[in-house]
Amino acid sequence: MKLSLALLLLYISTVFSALTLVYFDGRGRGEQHRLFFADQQVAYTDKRLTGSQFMQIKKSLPWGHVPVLNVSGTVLADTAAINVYLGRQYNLWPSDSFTEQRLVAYASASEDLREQKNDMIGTGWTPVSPDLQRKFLPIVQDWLFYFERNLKTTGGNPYLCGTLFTPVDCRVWDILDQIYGCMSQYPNLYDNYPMTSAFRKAVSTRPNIAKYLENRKLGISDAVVEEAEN
Ligand SMILES: N[C@@H](CCC(=O)N[C@@H](CS)C(=O)NCC(=O)O)C(=O)O
Repeated sequence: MKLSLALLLLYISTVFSALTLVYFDGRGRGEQHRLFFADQQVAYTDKRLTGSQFMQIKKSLPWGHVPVLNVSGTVLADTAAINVYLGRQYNLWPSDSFTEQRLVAYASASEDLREQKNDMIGTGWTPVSPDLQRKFLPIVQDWLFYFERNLKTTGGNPYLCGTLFTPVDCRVWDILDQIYGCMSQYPNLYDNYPMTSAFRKAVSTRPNIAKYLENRKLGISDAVVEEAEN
């Protein structure tokens, strides 16, 4: 299909909704935004591309990646930047520069962790082989050491910025959740990190997020696991 036709189709599928999240049919980097929209009860179109649909539009995307967020025809790219936009848009972003700096550092550190995870154990969120889990364990534990200390020393309770919930809470929560799903051999993975555990609980028990987690759509990776289990 020619690029212009692919663009036209993307345009048609998104223009009728004021807000469209475009990602794959999986959790990956898109899930953080879905969590935030669920929390804020924001109506949006959850556009889930197949690999070939993605390849048809890749060159048209600002950085050749998804997720992108289409806001009434303006395409916003990059999860970290989308979170800044969402935080400001929904008035859930710190106004103080030092707090903002710390929040952006959490966002960046969580992306570092995600990249290490993706490189080492893949992009999924369901159990990987025990051998891979064993190899990845020290990487997570190392990250958790710094995360825990940052939460402790900067008042990260119950959220990263104290009482202010932000889209970055969804981002950090999500990568910890995906890692937990992969690390089935270590059900107590976070137990020795009280601040981390409290953070995870604070986010997952927000009423709208709890409701979303109960019913969230299966992605390809879950479906494969379910099929294998049945
Ligand atoms: N730093 C970017 C990374 C985006 C990214 O790598 N997205 C992946 C999916 S999670 C992607 O589009 N992969 C396909 C490709 O790059 O061709 C962000 O946070 O948005």
